[in-house]
Amino acid sequence: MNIKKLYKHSVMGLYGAAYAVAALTMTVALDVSTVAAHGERSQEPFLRMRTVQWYDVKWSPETVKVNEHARIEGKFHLAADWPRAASKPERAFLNVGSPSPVFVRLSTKLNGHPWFISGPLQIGRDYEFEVNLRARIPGRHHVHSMLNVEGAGPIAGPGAWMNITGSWDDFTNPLKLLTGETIDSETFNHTNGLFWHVLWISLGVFWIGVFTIRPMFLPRSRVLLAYGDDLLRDPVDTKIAWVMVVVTLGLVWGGYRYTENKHPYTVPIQAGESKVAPLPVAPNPVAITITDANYDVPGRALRVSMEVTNNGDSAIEFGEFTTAGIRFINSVGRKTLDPNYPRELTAIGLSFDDETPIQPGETREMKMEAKDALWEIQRLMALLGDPESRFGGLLMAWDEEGNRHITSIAGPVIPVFTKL
Ligand SMILES: [Cu+2]
Repeated sequence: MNIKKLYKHSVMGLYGAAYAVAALTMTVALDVSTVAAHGERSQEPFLRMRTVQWYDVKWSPETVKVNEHARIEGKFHLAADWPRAASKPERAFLNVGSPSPVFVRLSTKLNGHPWFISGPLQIGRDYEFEVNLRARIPGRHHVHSMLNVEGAGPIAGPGAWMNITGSWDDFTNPLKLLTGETIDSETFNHTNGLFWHVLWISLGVFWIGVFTIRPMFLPRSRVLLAYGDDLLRDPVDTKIAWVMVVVTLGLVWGGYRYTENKHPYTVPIQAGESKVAPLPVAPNPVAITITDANYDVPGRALRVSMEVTNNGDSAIEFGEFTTAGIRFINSVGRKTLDPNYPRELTAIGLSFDDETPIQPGETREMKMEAKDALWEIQRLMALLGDPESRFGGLLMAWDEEGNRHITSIAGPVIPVFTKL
């Protein structure tokens, strides 16, 4: 490399460094907007589309004061096409996904039954949930329904913005005990909890400290291996150990005695399993077989070919395709769309090649297209990079009487990178 080239490269390097510093400065100085979500879009698409399929989710009210009650309710279907990579919901817990405990949960109900311990759920079936909340920390929070599945992790449902006004200092959470006494769980025995933490941590640190100064772990271990423990046994060690045994056992025994005297009636934290039967299977006259599906990358559209049979005695029309909490609707689905559903999760790009109602007894080859930038915005098309590229979702049809029939559909997707 000659001098001129070296000089040129050095200058380029300096430019590069200057650019990096400038970019960093700009980022630090200008990019002060707060993060508006908490990572739900980075959850793998196969978990969002093919496991828990949420529908009819409602958040109410939109704004509450600290201490006021709010509620999240809705339904979910557990897809029969549950991916092999995720554990089955043999032990699951319905939860709320929020940025820190901005609400406290007063109760959770599944199909009308209290659900406070995790338990088994059945794949292929539907459940109705209701979560009652009490507003705690003021702010504008993105709140999701969520199902924690052992082995698969938290599976987030759709999220909506809920506002809490007022002051956190005013928050109270009064609970009436079985003994008739009322406590505030926000502050109850706070100093007591701190006291026990500090006490046990101090004892632990003291015990480790003793071995750290008389001599440290590695020399001690080498002496022990080479000469046995005779050399290491110091009468002071034995005394300290006896004091620790007496203090520890004394504290445990004394603590139990004191608690039993102060609170003679106690109930252990309930463990076990909540077992709730799924919703009865609704009669569904719509039979759907997926024949082919592809995702048009430049057009941002999922196209699904299917064979639909109407086994009922009333003509049906499709109106909505829901996946990962995103609702693709057409003019039929728009009629029943909840106006309070988050607009950023609603897309009007649902269409069919033949929009006429499917008559009773008719079998029809149909092509569905769900087209919207939301596929990319919500990062659902990351599924094309998965070793198992399959889509899933709920296809909803309405008959002439206005009854809704929901079918969970799934199938492999092939990406199309060029315009067809
Ligand atoms: Cu969120």
